[in-house]
Amino acid sequence: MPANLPPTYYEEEKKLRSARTPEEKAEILETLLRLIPKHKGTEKLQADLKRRLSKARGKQGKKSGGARRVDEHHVVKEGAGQVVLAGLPNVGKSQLLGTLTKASPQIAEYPYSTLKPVSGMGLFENVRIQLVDIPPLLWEVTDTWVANILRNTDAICLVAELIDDPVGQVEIILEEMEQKRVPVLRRDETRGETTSGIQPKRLFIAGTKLDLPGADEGAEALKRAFDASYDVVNVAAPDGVGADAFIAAAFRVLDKVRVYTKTPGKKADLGSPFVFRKGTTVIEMAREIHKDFEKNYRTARIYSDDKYNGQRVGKDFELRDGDVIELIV
Ligand SMILES: Nc1nc2c(ncn2[C@@H]2O[C@H](COP(=O)(O)OP(=O)(O)O)[C@@H](O)[C@H]2O)c(=O)[nH]1
Ligand SMILES: [Mg+2]
Repeated sequence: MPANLPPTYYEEEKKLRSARTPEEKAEILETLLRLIPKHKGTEKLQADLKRRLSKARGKQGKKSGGARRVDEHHVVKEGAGQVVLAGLPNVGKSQLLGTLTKASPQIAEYPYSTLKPVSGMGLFENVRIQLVDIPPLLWEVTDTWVANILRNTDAICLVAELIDDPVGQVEIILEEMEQKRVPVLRRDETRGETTSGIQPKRLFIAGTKLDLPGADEGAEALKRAFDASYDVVNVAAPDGVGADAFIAAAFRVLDKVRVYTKTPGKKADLGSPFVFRKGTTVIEMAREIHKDFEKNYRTARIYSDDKYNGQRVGKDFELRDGDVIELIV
C-alpha cells in the first residue's frame, strides 16, 4: 500500500472515468492534486497527475479530430446518483428543482433560446443527489437529446400535477418513454440488460401542487393507479411540503447503499459514505475503492449499528445501507 490516500481521493478519481471533455478532466485532475498528501510516497503519483493535467489543458478548446462534437446537453453525473425530472409542461418540475437544490431554473415556460437541461444537487441525509430538469417531453425539437438524457440517467421521476388528471399525465409520460425507447422497471422488477443494451430505469412518481383545490382527489387517484408498481410522493414545492419525502424517494429509487470505511483503531467517518449499487459485495467494494485493496485483500470486519463490533465478514457479503466496513489488507 504505497501512498495512504484519503477516501475522498478515490471518490474523485472515479469521476475521471466519466469525464467527457478535457475541461472536465482538467478540473478533476486539479482537485486530485489538491487532495493528494504531499510526501515522498506520492511523488510519482503527483508527477503523473501533473503530466495528465497539462495534457488535458493542452487539449482544451480543441475539437478532437474535428469529428466528434461535445454534447452541450450532456449533464456530467455528480453525487450519489442522477434523477431526471420528466413531465408535461407547467406541472412544476422547475419549481421542484428550485426548492430542493441551489439551482435557479426558470420557473415558467422554457424560452426557446435556452433549451438546455438544468441540474442541481439535492441533499438526502449525508449524500447528494443530482436532479436534472429537462424541457417537457412532448417537444419535438428536443427529442434526441432529451431521449439521450433519459437513457443515460440513473433513475427518473415522473412529475404530474395533481389538479389535472395526474393518472392520465403519467400514462402519457410512460407512453412517451416507450416511444423514446427508454425501458423502465417497476418496483419489484430486477435489473437486467435489455436487448437494446440500455439499462432499464427505475422510476418514482411525484404529484405536485398538493396545496391547490382538487389536489386531494388527484392524489388519491394517483396512489390507486400506481402505488403497487412505483413509489408515489406528493409535494407542494413552493412551501417545501413533501420535500423530505421526495428526496428520500429519490435515494430509494437509485438502489444504492451507503457504506463507511474504518481504519484500524480509528472511528469511522460517518459524514462521507461511499455509495455503491445495491448488491455490491465486500470484494467488489475493495475493487472499486482501489485495485490495490482488491489485490492485497485479506479479510474484512464489520462494525454496524449495535449488532456488529468487528466480526469478520466474507468477501461475498452483500453490503447494506449504513454498514461500516474495515478492509484488512
Ligand atoms: N400552487 C402551486 N404552484 C406550483 C407548484 N409547483 C409549481 N407551481 C407553479 O406552476 C407553474 C409552473 O411551474 P414550473 O416549475 O415552471 O413548471 P415546469 O414547466 O414543469 O417546469 C409556476 O407558475 C409555478 O409557480 C406547487 O406545488 N403549488
Ligand atoms: Mg420548467
